[in-house]
Amino acid sequence: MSTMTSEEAVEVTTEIIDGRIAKVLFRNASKLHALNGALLGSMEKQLTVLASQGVSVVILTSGLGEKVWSAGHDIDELAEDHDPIAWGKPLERLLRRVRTYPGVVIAMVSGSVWGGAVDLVMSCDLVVADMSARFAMTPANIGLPYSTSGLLRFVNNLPIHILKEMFFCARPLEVEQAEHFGLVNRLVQQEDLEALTLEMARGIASKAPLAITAVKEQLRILEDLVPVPVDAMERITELRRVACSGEDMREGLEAFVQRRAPLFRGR
Ligand code: YXS
Repeated sequence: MSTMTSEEAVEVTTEIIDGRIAKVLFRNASKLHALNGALLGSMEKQLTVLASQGVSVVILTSGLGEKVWSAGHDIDELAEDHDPIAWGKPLERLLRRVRTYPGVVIAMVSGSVWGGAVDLVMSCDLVVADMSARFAMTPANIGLPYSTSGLLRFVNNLPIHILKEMFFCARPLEVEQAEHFGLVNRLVQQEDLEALTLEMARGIASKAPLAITAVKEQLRILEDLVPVPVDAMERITELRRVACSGEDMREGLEAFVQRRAPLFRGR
């Protein structure tokens, strides 16, 4: 069975496999599967429907053999919204939906992954990738300070110097490194990607779902259990507010649209 929701030339197609596994295919082909509000909202809705149907395993993918798995948040939408990773925004809502999904979500990755899409991959429970995958965090290219909850996911997934290099240099993490550091569970040749992902999904779908749901939720709570003093949280909020409302953010967005290098002035 497959259902498709399509708005603004984006589409999310869901295919149910063996009754307890679903493959959710998201597409925004003209923008290298960039995540705009419509696409993010459709993905969130699909996951909620699948959870209500008791689907144990969800495979999330933009397709096989893609040059780009996802180009990250749709930058064209950032012109109006200088803090697209704030708690209530579509991207963060989807990340929470994935992390609270009462079953296992597997990211099946073919192609490069950018910005908020890297956080989407890391929010999944398991990551299966082919050799074309790479992971780049580029908010510094547009002047956007990443969110604290997002940085916590990176801290839980990567050694601090590696994640600082990702954020400060916007240099892609190659898939062999990502596998070495445990960001990727399985690294396979492209022709084996779907078969191996399905084999993993079938294995998980044969386990006791209540036990898996309970373990996933416990690990999520334990992973997020980081006490932050009120004063520190308020200082972080102010640092992010200044950066999100600054000239550099506007310059970064304009430079992307005009296909030129940004000239940041630190204000
Ligand atoms: O010129 P046309 O109309 O053909 O459209 C081009 C690009 O403008 C479009 N496109 C995007 N549109 C909106 N948002 C995007 N993120 C985005 N990325 C690409 O897709 C068409 C083909 O792109 P083009 O010509 O650049 O392809 P390419 O093969 O030369 O280069 C592929 C990329 C992915 C290396 C390049 O498109 C790129 O660097 N894209 C931006 C990747 C990025 O920095 N994403 C982070 C977005 S911000 C985000 O995710 C969070 C808010 S945060 O910053 O906090 O992480």
